[in-house]
Amino acid sequence: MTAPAKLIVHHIPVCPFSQRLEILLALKGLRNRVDFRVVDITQPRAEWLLKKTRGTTALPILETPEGRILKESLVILQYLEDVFPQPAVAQADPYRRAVENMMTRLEGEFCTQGYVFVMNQNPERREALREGMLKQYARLNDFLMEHAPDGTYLFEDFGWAETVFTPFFMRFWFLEYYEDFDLPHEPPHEPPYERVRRWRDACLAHPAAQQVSKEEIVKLYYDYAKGAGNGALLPGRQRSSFVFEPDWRGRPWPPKDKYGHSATDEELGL
Ligand SMILES: N[C@@H](CCC(=O)N[C@@H](CS)C(=O)NCC(=O)O)C(=O)O
Repeated sequence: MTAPAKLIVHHIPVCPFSQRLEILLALKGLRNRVDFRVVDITQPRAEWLLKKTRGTTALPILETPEGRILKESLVILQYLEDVFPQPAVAQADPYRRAVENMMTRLEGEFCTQGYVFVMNQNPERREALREGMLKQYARLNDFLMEHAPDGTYLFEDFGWAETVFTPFFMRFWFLEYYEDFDLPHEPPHEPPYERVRRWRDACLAHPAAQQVSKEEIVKLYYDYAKGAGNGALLPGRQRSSFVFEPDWRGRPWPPKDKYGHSATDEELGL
């Protein structure tokens, strides 16, 4: 199959779903084959974009040179793998591919649990949400113990499953910062987390996955930690923590106490 001339991805720069596509292309050394165009999540979607998506607002979307639109990061990921088959990121062997597909199917609940946790505003629910998050990690740990007990990644190298999960390991820096959440270190833990920790830490450090930093995530996702997702404005605020200007690098680190304090635009350097 020949690759189309130039593909366009419309995306929100810090979006984890879009980072999946960037990681896949980085692994292939083909980042320049796709034109990433930035959409500001704090503004209503432009008419031209809504026309392309037939009214849906979720990003990323991929636009082919013929103007056809693909939605859903996992669908787009597979499309990129198919049009740029070399070097392959997905496993070629049918059994191995099925195993990585099974792992991919765990991403939805993992992601939802982390976002529900960070957006929670009720201190009484914290412990239950922490336990729910640990259950998700335990499930990944168990999967890795079944299919790859001794290695680092699911297979020999950082591949498909790592491309799917790493953006969420990175977003969940917001749980570390705002919820003091991390995998327990002291033995004994029941169930254990050593295997998934090894996997997560290697994923976080991989050179193909460095599109965002902890500082950027913590600063941009402040509003999520206060219960406002997708660029929505919190009461008393004029600006979302997701705005492009002022740039996050020049802003102070937000207050960690999400339950006891609501920072103003000024405190956040907005
Ligand atoms: N299931 C979709 C989820 C995409 C998604 O939720 N993207 C977020 C940005 S991280 C978004 O566009 N939110 C704004 C909206 O849905 O209007 C995928 O995998 O692509």
